[in-house]
Amino acid sequence: MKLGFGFYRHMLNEEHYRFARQCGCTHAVVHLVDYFNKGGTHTPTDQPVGDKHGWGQAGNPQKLWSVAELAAIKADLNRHGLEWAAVENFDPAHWHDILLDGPQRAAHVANVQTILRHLGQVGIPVMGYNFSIAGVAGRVKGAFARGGAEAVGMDGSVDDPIPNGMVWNMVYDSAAPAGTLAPITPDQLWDRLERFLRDVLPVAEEAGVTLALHPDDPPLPTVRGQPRLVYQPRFYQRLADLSPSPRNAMEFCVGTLAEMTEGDVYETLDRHSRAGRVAYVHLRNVRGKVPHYRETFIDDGDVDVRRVLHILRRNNFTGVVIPDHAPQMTCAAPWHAGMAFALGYLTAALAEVEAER
Ligand SMILES: [Mn+2]
Repeated sequence: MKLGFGFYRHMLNEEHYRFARQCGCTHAVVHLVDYFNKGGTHTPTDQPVGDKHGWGQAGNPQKLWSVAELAAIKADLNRHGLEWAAVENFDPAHWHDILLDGPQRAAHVANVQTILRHLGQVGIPVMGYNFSIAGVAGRVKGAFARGGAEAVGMDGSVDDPIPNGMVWNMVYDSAAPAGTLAPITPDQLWDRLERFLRDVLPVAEEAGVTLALHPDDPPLPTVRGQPRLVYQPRFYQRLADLSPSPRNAMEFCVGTLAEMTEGDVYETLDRHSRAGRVAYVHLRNVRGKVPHYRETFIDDGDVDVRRVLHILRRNNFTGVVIPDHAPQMTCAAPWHAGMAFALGYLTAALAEVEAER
């Protein structure tokens, strides 16, 4: 098992590479989508609340992540002692009509196939994705964590419909006609996922890249009037049943699983990690279940983090664990302190679990 760091786009620089390495990380999970691009009034840690603005503007639909761009980032990571383990999330600009079953679907399938080939050429083994129309919405922020540390949580669901031109909290068409996205059924959404996998898994296999699905965060049956896929643990089995390919895998988010109202996070993790379907793990802690929960410090919530690591170890999981998010601590560098605390805890817990070999 390896300890990883999740880099947002604006963190792809020497300062953050060194910080991650100093925290004990050997691997990198990289977000190439620039979510937080609204400018001055918006801070990088802001959570989308379900309004018409979301996180911000999607990227350039004509510009896919190139081999040269990926290779340059990889070289930078390697120079700082980090291996590139995964890319996390497609840009809505490149694949919105796969999610929406829109007129550009065929072109967007070709985009994803190209991106997977580029990852394969550069040697990035995993592509994490979130097959979600509404994405994250309705989270609140406050002094929720131990000692009044700032953390995110949820206080009830969000049903405001999604404006046209927006998907997954990003605006891909600012000139879209007024109005909102029509609701679809859960089966329609599962059908879109199944067709997506049928179209891109053969390319993923050829390229040597594993597709890893993040569960729906927050895990509610509907958000903003749109259905969700994996909002209970049992729906991860439905994903696995769509294709037996080992390239059809999971970005297993322990915090999101713990927020679900049914099932058991340990049993679910045990089953899918034993089957080799867990590509990498988001490991954070939480107290409560949707639609009322609070993120907590890693040692302080409902999840027994050591038990999670023991299950992974017993099932010979050799992939990457990253802390996902962490509460921000009261000091001059709130985000850094929160991440360093989570990573310090995980460093010790991983060493303890691995010593039992
Ligand atoms: Mn997560």
